[in-house]
Amino acid sequence: MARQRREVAQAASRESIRTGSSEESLRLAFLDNLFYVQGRFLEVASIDDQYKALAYSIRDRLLHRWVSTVQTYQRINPRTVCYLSAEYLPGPFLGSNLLNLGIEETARKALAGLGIDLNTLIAHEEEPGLGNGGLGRLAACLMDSLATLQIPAIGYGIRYEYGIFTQLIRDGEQVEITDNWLHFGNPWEVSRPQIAYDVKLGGHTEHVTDDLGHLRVRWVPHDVFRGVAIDTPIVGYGVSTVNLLRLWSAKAAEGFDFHAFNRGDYYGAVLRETRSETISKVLYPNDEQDLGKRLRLLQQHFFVTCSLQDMLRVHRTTGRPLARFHEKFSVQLNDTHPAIAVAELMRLLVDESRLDWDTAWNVTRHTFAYTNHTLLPEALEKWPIPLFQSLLPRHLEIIYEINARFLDEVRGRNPLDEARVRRVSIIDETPPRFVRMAHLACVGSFAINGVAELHSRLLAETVLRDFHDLWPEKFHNTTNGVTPRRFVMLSNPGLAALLTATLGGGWEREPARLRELERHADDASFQEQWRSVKRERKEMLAALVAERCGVRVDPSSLYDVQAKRIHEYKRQHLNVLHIITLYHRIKCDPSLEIIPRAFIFGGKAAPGYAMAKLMIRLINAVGEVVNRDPDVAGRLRVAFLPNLSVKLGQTLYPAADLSEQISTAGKEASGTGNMKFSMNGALTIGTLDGANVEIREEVGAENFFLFGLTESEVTRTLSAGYRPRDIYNGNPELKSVIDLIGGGEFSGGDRGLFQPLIDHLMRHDTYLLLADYASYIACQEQVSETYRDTRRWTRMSILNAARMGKFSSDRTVEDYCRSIWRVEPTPVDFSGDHAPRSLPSVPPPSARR
Ligand code: NBG
Repeated sequence: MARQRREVAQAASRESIRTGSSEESLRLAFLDNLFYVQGRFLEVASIDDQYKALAYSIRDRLLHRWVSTVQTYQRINPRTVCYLSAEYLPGPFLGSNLLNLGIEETARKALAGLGIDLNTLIAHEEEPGLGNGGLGRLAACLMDSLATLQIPAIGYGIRYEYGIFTQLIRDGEQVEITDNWLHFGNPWEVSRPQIAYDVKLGGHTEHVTDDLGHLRVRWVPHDVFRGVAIDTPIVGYGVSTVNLLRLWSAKAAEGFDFHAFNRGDYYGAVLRETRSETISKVLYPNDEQDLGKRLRLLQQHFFVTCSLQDMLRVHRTTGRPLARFHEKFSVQLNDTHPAIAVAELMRLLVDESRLDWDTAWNVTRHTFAYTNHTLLPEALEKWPIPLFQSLLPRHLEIIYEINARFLDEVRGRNPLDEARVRRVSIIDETPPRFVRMAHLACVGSFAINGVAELHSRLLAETVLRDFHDLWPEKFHNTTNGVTPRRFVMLSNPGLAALLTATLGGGWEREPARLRELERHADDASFQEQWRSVKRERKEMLAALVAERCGVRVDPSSLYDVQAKRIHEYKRQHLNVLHIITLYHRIKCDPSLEIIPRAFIFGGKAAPGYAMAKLMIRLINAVGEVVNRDPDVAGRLRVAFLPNLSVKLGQTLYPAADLSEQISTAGKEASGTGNMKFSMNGALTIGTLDGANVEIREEVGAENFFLFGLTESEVTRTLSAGYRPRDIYNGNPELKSVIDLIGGGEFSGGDRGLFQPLIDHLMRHDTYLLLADYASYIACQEQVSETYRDTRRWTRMSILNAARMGKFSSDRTVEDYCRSIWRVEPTPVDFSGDHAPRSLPSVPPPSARR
């Protein structure tokens, strides 16, 4: 006790409790924050109080580095990357901040000294669900790697009050409830009410001649809102760089509408305020048809204008002329959601800063780079002109002007090719006419990239072909990656420890070194350790499945996992056809010897996507029947884990034996879940789609379970007049499987329930399930055969993890830096503990003026 007190006193005299990294400082900081921020003391503190006290203690340490980062950037004025993304899925922060700061073990001991378990606090954190899936998670992985690589960067986005809905499963169906993630407050963010910008909306434009005789356009908006900055520090791994995630929250322009107030309409005035705030109220599901379109366009404009105004403010502080804006900032458009930025930057430069058009256009087209994340035609954004006109009249004028000049260029290069002109135009002339956001992004950007080799090639050959003809030099490929810090170290500490014990530290920054594992792939004792790591994670997942689904899975069975958004192109229903095939075989021969499997699913369906919701029903319905059928005797288990999130993913990836990456070839731009599974030693069963192609190249064809048509075979099959019914008629096993569903086997005799799904498969089968069925089933048989041979399977698992170095998001960011952003690392000058202790000397007022 006395020793402890002495230690604490010593530590406190050495270090500031807000910044120190010793166990004692952390403990003191924790108690201090518990007391002064929460107004609590240990005896009465709830888990949430404890979590927040720790979070604030960690945030202090982040802010300390952040200040140093800002000071360094102010001194050096480096080129800066701005990532514009409508979505971020950062996952819970506590664990990753501790890991990146390198104080996880110290914090664990500091808390243990108070009788508190760090894991409990880490598990307590709710995550910000500010994204739909892969695209938002990629943005978060890139933010982690940008900071880790010491690249000056700001992530701009929207601070939705409600993130992606929380998914419940009731009677086998998805039920959506609101995600009130801010309910208990968010200790990681810092509000910046003084960093706020006006956002104009609607109204009309006036063309006037100014005093100097120049033609000027004035936008007279119908409404003006404010966007307020809310910042979250993002610290790099093992470095002092702290970059910013700056999310905008909508507010009314003035607190009250005094006009309405004076008329006695106090409540009207307050309501107006509420209306403004709806802009950042809720995130929209990405594959929702039509619904809420107006608000989405508004959200896009909202965060884009705030972000650009913020960059212009920062640029002004550098004293450089506006015409050199693009030398300071490289702005990445994450899909077309922020593509309105092309028109908005023109407006800010021309209308508000009075640059001439050509200079402004030169700045704009050297500022932006555009990442495409999908080839699915229904996901390519286009806005009806009447809607666009009513919300953003000035932007529409600017887009028309950009388009006119662009089409002149096209005509100049391809005289007499009006069909081409129509194809590339930013305006789609089909009534009611549309603005094609991808075209706007292409015209206004100096670089265009896809997210995996196959996807980039298909982009250039199909959806963006005309643009590729025009400017082949603009096109790049930047294969996605994921951060090994969160998805190996944090998610799978046992594996991380084994890797470090075998290879030494540093593999997490230099994952190419994982290749050294190859030497151990056949080593029996290493294999034993490898399996025991996996086993431990499988047991944890079994406990979670029991708790959340009431389904018992056996950790020695093969864990076959599919975790991703529910979508027809991702083909969860193909997976289900396999389950039913096995079930049917067992029913025909109950003594059949099969490798026991646990099929585990996770994923949300957009609330308005009926077919996807029906797929969830089917999975659960099949589970209901299979799980309780005594003939199956536990050899098959099916579980649907509700509410897939980053956090849940962190439990799934390490526990999986088999990763299902079975999209129709040509449809999945990249996938990133595929990378997370494989890094954790799961083997992949997959098509030649997205990043699967490159994963297979890296891990070796012999360590990957490949099946299905290739992209060109898919195209050929469809254009040759595909007849799925013929396949059904020609394959008796497939026929029985589909007939079981259609006959009501999984719906209590109700033949109607799954009919829409079956009808679609029999008539259209747009995603070629039936065409790939036989090949998939045969491949799954190989999987089972291989699993029987434990040593072989383990060897393959080790080789998978060993060869995944390419898919670290550090490599992805390095690719972007080199070929697109042209930025260099700027190490932060952080010489330890230099937090303020005494008052700085303030110059006398006269000197300040
Ligand atoms: C998704 C793709 C994935 C890809 C992520 C990240 C959209 C529009 N696209 O295949 O479907 O991995 O983007 O690039 O969400």
